Amino acid sequence: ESEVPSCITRKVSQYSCQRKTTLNNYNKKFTDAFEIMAENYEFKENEIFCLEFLRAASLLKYLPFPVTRMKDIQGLPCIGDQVRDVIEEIIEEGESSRVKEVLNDERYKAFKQFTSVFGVGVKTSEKWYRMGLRTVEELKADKTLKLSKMQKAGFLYYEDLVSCVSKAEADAVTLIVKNTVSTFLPDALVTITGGFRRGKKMGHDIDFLITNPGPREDDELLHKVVDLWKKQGLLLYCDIIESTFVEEQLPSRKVDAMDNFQKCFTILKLYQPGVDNSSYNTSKKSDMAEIKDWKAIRVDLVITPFEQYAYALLGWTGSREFGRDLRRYASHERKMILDNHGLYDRRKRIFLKAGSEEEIFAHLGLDYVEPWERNA
Ligand code: TTP
Ligand code: MN
Ligand code: MN
Ligand code: MN
Repeated sequence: ESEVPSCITRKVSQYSCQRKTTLNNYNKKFTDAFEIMAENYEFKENEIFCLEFLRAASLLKYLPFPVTRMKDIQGLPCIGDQVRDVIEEIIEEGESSRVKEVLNDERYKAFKQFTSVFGVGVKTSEKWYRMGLRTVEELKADKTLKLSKMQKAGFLYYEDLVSCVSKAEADAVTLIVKNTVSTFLPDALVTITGGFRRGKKMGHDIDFLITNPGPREDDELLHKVVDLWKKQGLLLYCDIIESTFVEEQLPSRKVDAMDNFQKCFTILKLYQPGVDNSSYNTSKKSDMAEIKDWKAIRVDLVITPFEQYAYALLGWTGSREFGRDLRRYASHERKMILDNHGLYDRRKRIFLKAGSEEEIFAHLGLDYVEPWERNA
């Protein structure tokens, strides 16, 4: 009967930004269950319970051992009553009846399908659910639904977009993005962010940060890039959002702050090197046309001023939970406000400049956490 050393449980911080969380998860059985519970609460717009399960999932992803007894979680933060109940059931029964209930719930199943479509969120799902719709097939068949441009693209490329993006695909898209950007701005810095920067081998999209060192800014860069892709026939969808950043304005204090950078949510056509049309030596031309040699990929491009680059990089690298806890730590423990643009010290009433992520952690009095240790 070995006890979990108290040096592990005693010192665990409630903030994931004070923990190192790699992709090596010893407690997937539990964290998968928590994420289903959290998602169900998200669908019910119960933010408090949703966050409770997400925080518990982050904590168990951090633990360097598999939880097998209730004793293992004694003294740990982020374990509320609901979470404890689910852990107990999984330890005793191997599965949780609460989670099974959610997985069989008609509303959860419908929302899960609806929100898997690009451009469809909880609000739209709610509307469609009330109309009696339940599956993506039913949505596709319903010609009376009024769809946004984004949702139309979501249905058009549905199968490609629900299948995950691989590291190889991310590398291929990185080359395209870097090549295109450098034709317009040779000195521009293009960095992959999001899950792939945290070392993930799979993602639901690919995120890039683009900045131009030096004073020169180019508001037209993003437009030039997408226009070129359009000409090359590579652009399947694009929604450019212009910058709304206001100098001297205090950082946003919202937990899930959207930022004000100029950005673009796109769907790109990535030609698959594996699929070779020419090898199909068929006499019927119409057969050849049916072979699809490309995949639709979601790509996010964000343009940042060079002075804000480190903050943007920290925010866009995620994970979402890690970012939330950084902001919560900044305001609750340091009287500072952090967002993707900067860090404001409320006591000194100044913005703290940073040229690297390391400097931001130092401003916050935190030990540096590498990107691959931010998988909270
Ligand atoms: P995502 O691409 O949504 O998530 P991810 O890359 O971690 O995982 P996935 O494989 O599912 O794509 O967002 C990346 C990070 O960027 C995430 O931590 C939240 C942050 N983010 C912002 O800071 N502002 C935004 O407007 C958006 C959409 C994301
Ligand atoms: Mn991503
Ligand atoms: Mn995501
Ligand atoms: Mn993204």
